[in-house]
Amino acid sequence: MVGKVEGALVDGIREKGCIHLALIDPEKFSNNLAHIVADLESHGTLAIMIGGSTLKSSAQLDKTVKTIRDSCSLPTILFPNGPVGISRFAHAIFFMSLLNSSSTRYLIESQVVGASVVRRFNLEPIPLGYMIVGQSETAVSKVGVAKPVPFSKIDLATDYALAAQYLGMRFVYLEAGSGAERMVDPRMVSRVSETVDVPVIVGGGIRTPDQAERLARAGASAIVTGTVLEQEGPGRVKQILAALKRA
Ligand code: 1GP
Repeated sequence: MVGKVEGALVDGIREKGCIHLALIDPEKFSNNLAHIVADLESHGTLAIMIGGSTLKSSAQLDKTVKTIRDSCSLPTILFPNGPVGISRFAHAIFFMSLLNSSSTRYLIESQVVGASVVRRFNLEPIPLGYMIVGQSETAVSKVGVAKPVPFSKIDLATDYALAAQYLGMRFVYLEAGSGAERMVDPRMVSRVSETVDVPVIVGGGIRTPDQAERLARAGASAIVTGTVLEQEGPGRVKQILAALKRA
């Protein structure tokens, strides 16, 4: 069943073409978080994702989610690295499987551990197929024991995305890794989004308005930025949002 947060994402995509999601890693953001998220809301970010591949403390996660909820009215969506990434204070969770992991832990085991917790906390699960793309190792590919889909292997990425859709996942995420030197190639985004019917989220290494515009024109339904927000602040995100509007 499609819940409220998922409905808001889908409506946003329908209305705007490509939406912006901000990623807050609780290990990296502490000062100023309240102001940052309030600014993001006024600039037009649609939701806040919260998580990080090395997150270890659920107390730190809870504190971050509470600060965000107290400071803006945007939906909060958990982006978990495992059961530790679940907080009772969020609205929703990307209930995801790392499609190209070679570890059963990231394919299904963590989800089995987390499912009853999601239910108990009354979080809205949003089923998502997550795929790591790139040539070199990143924190997420190392932690997730993933064999990244090379940037040029567009057919392979498309097959993964289609498999995710046929398994019932309602979003596909193409991930180049946080702070990646290179973002996902717009040609890959274009083919994947032409092939699947579900929205395609793209993240990792997006730093400039021009990059965001190219991804939106290629057919991305959502782009995610974390590092640029952390390093340059919401002003940069405002420029990225303007670029998405242009696209
Ligand atoms: C990482 O895709 C996200 O999971 C965001 O990446 O930190 O490079 O923006 P950046």
